[in-house]
Amino acid sequence: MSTVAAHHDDDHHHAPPAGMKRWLFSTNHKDIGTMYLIFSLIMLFLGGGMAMLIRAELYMPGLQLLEPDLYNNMVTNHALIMVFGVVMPAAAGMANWMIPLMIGAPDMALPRLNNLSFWLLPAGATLLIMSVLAPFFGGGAPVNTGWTLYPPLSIQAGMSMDLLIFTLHVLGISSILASINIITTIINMRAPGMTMMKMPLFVWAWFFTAVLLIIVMPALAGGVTMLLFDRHFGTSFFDAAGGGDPVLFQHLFWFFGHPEVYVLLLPSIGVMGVVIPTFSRKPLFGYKSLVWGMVVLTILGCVVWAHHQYTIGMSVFATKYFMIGTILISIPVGLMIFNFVFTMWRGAMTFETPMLFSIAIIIMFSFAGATGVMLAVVPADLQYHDTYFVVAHFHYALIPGALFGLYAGVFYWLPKWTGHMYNEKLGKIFFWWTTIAFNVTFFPQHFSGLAGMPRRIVDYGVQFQEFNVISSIGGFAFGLSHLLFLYIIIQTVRGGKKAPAMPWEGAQIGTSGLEWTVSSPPPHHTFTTPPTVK
Ligand code: CU1
Repeated sequence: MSTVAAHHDDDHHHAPPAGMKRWLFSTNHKDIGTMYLIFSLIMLFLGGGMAMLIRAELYMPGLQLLEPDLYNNMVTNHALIMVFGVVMPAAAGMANWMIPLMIGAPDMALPRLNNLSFWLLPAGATLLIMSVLAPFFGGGAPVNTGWTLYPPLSIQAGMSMDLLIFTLHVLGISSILASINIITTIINMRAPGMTMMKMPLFVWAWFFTAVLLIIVMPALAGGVTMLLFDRHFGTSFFDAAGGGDPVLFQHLFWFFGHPEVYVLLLPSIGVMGVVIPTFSRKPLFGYKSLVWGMVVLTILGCVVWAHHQYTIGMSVFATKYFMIGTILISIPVGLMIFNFVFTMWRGAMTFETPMLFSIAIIIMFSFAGATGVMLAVVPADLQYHDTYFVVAHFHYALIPGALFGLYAGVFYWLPKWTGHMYNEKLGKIFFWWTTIAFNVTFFPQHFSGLAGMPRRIVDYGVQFQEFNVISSIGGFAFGLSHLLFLYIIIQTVRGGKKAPAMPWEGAQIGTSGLEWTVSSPPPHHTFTTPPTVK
């Protein structure tokens, strides 16, 4: 055997696994990131399909396309899938792909744990789908509680509830492991010179996301485990007949649930912190204040949970505390909006798809902030509680605040991930189509809510019909726009213009792509007057 052949054999021995093994056994942050992103894309169509069923049922009063229990189950699983199956995995996919690259690390700190974090997701999704299907195979009634899983309804539900509890256990373990990995990577794996206060905002955003997940996920896991014990092992944590208190579950759930909203929002804020400077051709304005704003957001986010529970009969002192705490959150959020607007101020802006999404987020998320303050005010909330106004509010918060931020990230980084440029014209069509359809869907829900239409209801009074017809038409258009999204992604993966090393080269000035995301004040060698764009 010649030396060359021996060398070849040796190389082969150390070659990474190919085919299915490459993905199953992957410890590579890019491959795992890709799997997270593909998983969330699949779940987007599953959760979106459920939303289509919901909007079909609500198209007109008196329709009975779905059994009421099945309808409520769609409401429950639409939410769980979008939160745990779409937004969190997509954000985790971006974290996997980008954090090591942004901080100059060779990979995540704990690559095998990274593999486990991902592969728990399909396991959790399988349990969730079993939970949906069980009632069709004699498994009792579907889960009809909504994603909040409040007892006593959740104690009475059939075996689908047990499967859902196990789903949350598995997905919760996945989130905690991924968070440990991300925090460890950020603290230990930064390249020399990459101090914490030089990290791109996306890295900081994910740092706080991971911290939040580790703080709050155990409360959800504990809550649903206590629920499991109440259901099967004779305890009465939440059962008033046995001396328990169903409101305790609400506290446990929302101690998780409110910070979870920031888990969904922060990665997208991080994406905007990278996208907006690039297409404004200016360094990020107020980098340090953005980082400290996230610190405040993280802390305040953990102490305002009971604003979801004003109707339980809290003391006046408690409602005042939760109201004031909640309204205070406008300060760090307002600061972020201010900093992003000032990053754009007098910049040489261009409006590629990621930038269009970022600007739309600022406008629509601010609107959600305004309705959020309305909901935070106790006497007002007592009127809006459990109406479609709440549904409208959180869809304005989460579709722009979480989903559109991720779309901005997808379009911004697709060239890096695939090596190809996406079709900008189609990207812009997707942006306008999805943004207009989103507003047509959810804007009328403010009005039906203010007029008193309850949420989580399979049928409704005729006075709400017009709002719901508009909402459903918008909803179908919104759903349909995602076929274009899928088409753009497939087209980009399969080919298209080759992406240069710095995909947004035309948007960069100087030699470093990171230049636009580092510390404030900007390094002295950057321009003082905005450059013009060819
Ligand atoms: Cu909240």
